[in-house]
Amino acid sequence: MLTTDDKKLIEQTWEKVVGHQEDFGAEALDRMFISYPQTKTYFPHFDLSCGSDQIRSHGKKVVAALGNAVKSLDNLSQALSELSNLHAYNLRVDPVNFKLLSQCFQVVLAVHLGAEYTPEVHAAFDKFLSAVAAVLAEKYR
Ligand code: HNI
Repeated sequence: MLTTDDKKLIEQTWEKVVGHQEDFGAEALDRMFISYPQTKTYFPHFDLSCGSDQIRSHGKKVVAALGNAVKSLDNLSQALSELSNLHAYNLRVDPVNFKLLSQCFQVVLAVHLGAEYTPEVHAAFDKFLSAVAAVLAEKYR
């Protein structure tokens, strides 16, 4: 459950992400593919070399979707409903992978925001990304 303070921190921090969506998204994906190579199995049709055009364009889409979620912090289920269908019914991504991508995205935030990625912001993002992952996985059963 996101508190009012969590929501404020997420919204404020997101202002620093906007403008770097493609870079941050691509770096998160690169980190996920390198640290957790099993995640590559979902992308057999992609050029998975670091920073490839496909990784950049996909990273941009993923971060844009997170940006939409940030605008709907009180209604994540509705905001992510279509993506939830896509991941559960079409892509059939094992939900454990959402956690892996969330961790990688947090590393990207920490690296780029530095001191601004305070423990409080870290905790708020951890909750937010867990909530997003829960919504993306909620159609699996
Ligand atoms: Ni995910 C497509 C968002 C986690 C595998 N994914 C998308 C799209 C968005 C998206 C947006 C593009 C939809 C479209 O084109 O209509 N994905 C997200 C978000 C998360 C996430 C917000 C978690 C934070 N996806 C994951 C994970 C995996 C994953 C963890 C697998 C490891 N996603 C995919 C695949 C596609 C995809 C595969 C289709 C890619 C393509 O273009 O063929």
